[in-house]
Amino acid sequence: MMKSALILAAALVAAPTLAAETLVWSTDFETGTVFKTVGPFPQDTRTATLAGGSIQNAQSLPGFGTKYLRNSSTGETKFLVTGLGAHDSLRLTFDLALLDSWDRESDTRWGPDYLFVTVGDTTYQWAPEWPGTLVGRGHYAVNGSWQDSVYSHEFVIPHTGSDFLFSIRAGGKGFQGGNDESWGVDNIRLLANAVPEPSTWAMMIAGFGLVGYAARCRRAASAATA
Ligand SMILES: [Ca+2]
Ligand SMILES: [Ca+2]
Ligand SMILES: [Ca+2]
Repeated sequence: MMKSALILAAALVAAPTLAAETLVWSTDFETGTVFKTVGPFPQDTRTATLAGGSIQNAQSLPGFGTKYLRNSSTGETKFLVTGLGAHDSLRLTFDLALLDSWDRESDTRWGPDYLFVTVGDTTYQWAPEWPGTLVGRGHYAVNGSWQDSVYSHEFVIPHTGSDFLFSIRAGGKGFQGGNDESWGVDNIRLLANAVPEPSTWAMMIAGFGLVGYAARCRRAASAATA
């Protein structure tokens, strides 16, 4: 009885190490594709609605390689992953380019320009300057008259549902779009902290129990022959 309890305790202590952060989706747009299937869930599907966005030449945007996804309209670019297997958190990282002359809330003539970013169930409304870690600022792309900024982002969110939405759209009363203000995204990575399915748990605990039972039998047998 004591040994069974110890074996079960050992199984529970071992459990967290079984959870593993695994890549679900990554793209750098270099091959002109939005999604690359890498697992770990065999049933997951990925849908992209670009809504005015397109894969374009990255020019000299830092860290963007040769291609990225740019949207100069107010269309909402959506990346939807469905059918995720058992997991308890997600990590999303991406780089975002603020291109050309985004106008502030205080600018009543040309602003305000906003960026709306949805990560799972939360939508953020950002005015320039955007948050994130500044990767660089310079005359990188599109309209050479204005500076562009690149920010890297990381979101780690508790998440157990089967569907995950990442979307970006521009808006605000002053958003002009085109070559006046637009946004770009690149280097998207979604990782899931995968956890065993309940049926796997049952099998695992039963497995630990059997190992304990076999150990007890061996000890009993060696005691009998001593
Ligand atoms: Ca790229
Ligand atoms: Ca502007
Ligand atoms: Ca504007």
